Amino acid sequence: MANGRRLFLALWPDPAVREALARTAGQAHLACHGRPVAPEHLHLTLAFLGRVHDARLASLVALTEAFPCPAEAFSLDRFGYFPRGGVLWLGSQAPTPRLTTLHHRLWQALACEGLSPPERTFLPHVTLLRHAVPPAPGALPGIALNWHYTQLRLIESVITEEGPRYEGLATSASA
Ligand code: 2AM
Repeated sequence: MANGRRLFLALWPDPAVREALARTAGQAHLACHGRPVAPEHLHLTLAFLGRVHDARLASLVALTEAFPCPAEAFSLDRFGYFPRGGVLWLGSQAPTPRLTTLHHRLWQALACEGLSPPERTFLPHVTLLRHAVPPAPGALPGIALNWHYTQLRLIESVITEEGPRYEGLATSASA
């Protein structure tokens, strides 16, 4: 799809949460090395759409702007590691039913655009490092970070020579 755009919908942190996430990424970097995600790129993906044809962009922008995002919060208090890509991430120890419901409602809306959710289970996480080594036991600090959100964003991931650059295309309504 030559003219498609790589899109995803995500929670985007406010400046205070961004700063806390960036600080945590710095601490994780000391223990696990790799490449920290740039502070302005830190986010939590709710729906990865992959490459989408340009002709569908207007309706996805409209869907995002009309989507009623509730004002809610969740806690980030657990590190995790995906061996593929050496991804060191931050997530939640306890289940996050509000995020799961939000993810479900979002995919219900996306289904009306003919898009289907991934088969794998939704695991809410914020990627902090890529190409990192696995954390040694006890190497990472304790963490408890509350993230209050009121909006989600439609983002385009533009591939550049320096790596992906994220551009906001639309922001949801508040419920
Ligand atoms: P990651 O941080 O775990 O790599 C932009 O690439 C965003 O979409 C990132 O949050 C990334 O998750 C996520 N993403 C990339 N490819 C994906 C896929 N195939 N399925 C789900 N999410 C994906």
